[in-house]
Parts: sequence; C-alpha cells; structure tokens
Amino acid sequence: MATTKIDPKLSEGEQKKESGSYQGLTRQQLIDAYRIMFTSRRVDDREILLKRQQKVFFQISGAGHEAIGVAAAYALKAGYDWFFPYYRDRALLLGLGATPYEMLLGAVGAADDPSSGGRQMPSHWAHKRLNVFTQSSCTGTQVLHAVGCAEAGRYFAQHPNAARKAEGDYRQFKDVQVHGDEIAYVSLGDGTTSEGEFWEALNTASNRRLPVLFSIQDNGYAISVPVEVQTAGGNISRLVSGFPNFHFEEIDGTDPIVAYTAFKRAADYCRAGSGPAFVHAHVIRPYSHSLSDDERLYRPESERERDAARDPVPRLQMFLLREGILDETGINQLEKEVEEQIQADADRALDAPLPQPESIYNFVYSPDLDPKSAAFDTHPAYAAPEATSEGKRPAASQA
Ligand SMILES: Cc1ncc(C[n+]2csc(CCOP(=O)(O)OP(=O)(O)O)c2C)c(N)n1
Ligand SMILES: [Mg+2]
Repeated sequence: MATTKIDPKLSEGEQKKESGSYQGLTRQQLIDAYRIMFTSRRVDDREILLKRQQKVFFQISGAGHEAIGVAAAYALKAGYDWFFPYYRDRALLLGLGATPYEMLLGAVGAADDPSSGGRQMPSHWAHKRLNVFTQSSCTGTQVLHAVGCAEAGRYFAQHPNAARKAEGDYRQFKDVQVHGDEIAYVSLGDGTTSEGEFWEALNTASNRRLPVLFSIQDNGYAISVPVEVQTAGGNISRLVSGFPNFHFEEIDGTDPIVAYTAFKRAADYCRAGSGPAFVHAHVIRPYSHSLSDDERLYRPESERERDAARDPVPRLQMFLLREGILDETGINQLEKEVEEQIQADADRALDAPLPQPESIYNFVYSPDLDPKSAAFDTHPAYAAPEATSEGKRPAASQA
C-alpha cells in the first residue's frame, strides 16, 4: 500500500488525497463546491445590503455553514430524498438546485417565491421539485416531520397499495413517488437540540431504525446563549451516543471534504436500511444570529477572530489554489461570474410582483375541500350491534 506523507498543517480530508480524486470528489466537483459556497455567501451579503436599504424585511444567513450544506447536497439526491432543512441551509438548497434568483424572490416577498409565494419569512426554505418541505419559524418542529416522513416512506414501500390514489381521494400526498430507499434529511442548530421534539425524534428513529439523517449544525450559539450554557456538558454527541442503531459522526464542518466523507458514510448507512445517522458538525457563525442581532455585544473579539480563521469559504479557496485546481485568474473569473449573476438576480427580484392581498388565505384553508362532505363520512363505532339469530353479537367493526 502506498504511504502518504502527512503534512500536519492539512486536515484529514486534505491529507487523504488519492490520485485525481479527493475522497471521491473530483477536481471539477471541488470547483463546483466553491461556486456554490461562494454564491451562498454572496446572496447573504446581497440580502444584508437590501435589508439596510429597507428593501427586504428580514435577513438570516447561512454564513459559516456552507461547507456542510454543499457536502450534504453531494451525498444526497434532490427530488428523491426528502429535506427538512432550517434557515442556515442556504448552501444545501443551492447545492440541490435552487437558484439565487428564487432565494431573492423569497427575500423580497415576491409572489413567485417557490418557498411560500412570499408569505413566509426569508430563508424558510421549501421547494416542491427538490422535495424540500416547508417549515415553521418555531425551531425544532421539522425534526418530527422528518421522522414521520421516513416512517411513511418505509410503510408505503412495504404496502404499495396504500399509496395508490383512489378516485375522489382528497389526500394529495398520494401523488408522491416512493422508492423504498429514500432518506429524510433534517437539520437543526446546537441550541435546538435542547428541545423536546429533538429527543422524541431520536427515540423513534432509533427504535424503528428509520432512515433519518440528522445534521446538527453546531456554531456554538443559540442567538446569544453559548452551547455550554444550553447543552448539558457542552457537547451533544456525548449525550446522544447511547442511542442504539445510529451511525454517528462528529466533524469539523468547515472542511467540505471531511464533511462530504461524513455525510456520504451517513447516507450510505441510512440508504442501506441500517438505521438513522447523526452528523454533528462544528461550524462557525461569522455574522450575527440575524440582522435583528449584534453579536459584538456578547462575543469577545478574540473569539470572533478565531472563528474567522476557520471560515469555510476562504479555506476552500486556499485549498483550490494550493492544489493547483484553480489559479488566481480562475478564482477571480468564477467570483466575477457569481457577483454579476447575483446583481442581475437582485435587480430582477426587486421588480417582481408581490402577492395579491386576496391570496392571503391561500393554503391556510383548502379552497375546494368541504370537511362536512361525504369524503369524511365514517361509521360510528359506538352503536350497539344487533344480536345474531344465535344470540351472539358480531365482532365490532372498526370506524
Ligand atoms: C420554539 C422557539 N423558541 C425560540 C425561538 C427563537 N429563536 C429563533 S432561532 C433561535 C436560536 C436557535 O439556535 P440554534 O438551534 O443553535 O441555531 P442557530 O441559529 O445557531 O443556527 C431562537 C432561540 C424560536 N424561533 N422558536
Ligand atoms: Mg447555534
């Protein structure tokens, strides 16, 4: 076996380069990863500018979380697996195939925003074509949705007739395609792991060996509350390590190659039906929690500088240069293309029409479903059944 000279300055992912491939990622995939991560950061920057001009009403960034987003997108399948992301997952969405223009439509609240037609807060991702579910602003609710989705996928795979659409059936979810090995990805921050839903989800996913891939994006803070104040013992991996049937990873989430290998192992484990997986990624939060927050009021400068040295975007840029995958001209060209695209997308999104006021109740109540109709009829179970000629009562029928 060939031995590799280890450079102690390189991370695990960087050290294990094989000829022509970096842990299974090609040079082109690494360039594409940089394009996605740089785009993600620049869409955040553009939205921040627009917020300061009062052209968008809220901004929350995916900055510092880009490497794990692109890694998860590479390890999973858009439009096949199911995605229950949270607001820091901008790079994941871009990696799956959402566009900066679509994101900017969400930021300005335009009618054509694919997440919610301009009705949700920005960065509350949803994308029907990519199998990305809509989400609540209440942190943590997405975790149980992912468990239910994973359970439904397995159920429909075992009982294919249950997924067949019946005439007049109001349950539109029956149009969903079931493959039998799909994964439900769900992400949440370190602070959200202290909520009850998270523990309920772990319990059921573990007990039923459900294919749920948990992405824990640990940036060390829940707004202004540090992780050691929020999480018992300060490390969520230690707390959950006793759950059976899980595949666990704890990684430096600022290195896209390390992150890709972890997500790939996790996805392989889930897809094989072995059970759920848990990727605990240590990331950074270089911008404040949101534009409603100023972290300089509670984070020391030294800590912010330490984080900046691990920033995944310049880190991947340096890696591409060092490996000779792109030279300075190539980087500049790529970045220029991205900047120009985002400028054009932002201009177009600002001109996009807003939703009509009359549409405010769309998707709150069904426009054509009458809950008093015969579709909802059931046979009451409480009526006492008639005695038979033998004097016995028949077994009660189920409602
Ligand atoms: C149930 C609920 N509680 C509180 C909030 C307010 N809130 C929004 S984000 C957030 C912090 C979440 O921290 P973490 O899970 O670490 O994610 P991060 O923002 O750091 O990525 C809080 C407390 C909320 N939206 N929902
Ligand atoms: Mg956090």
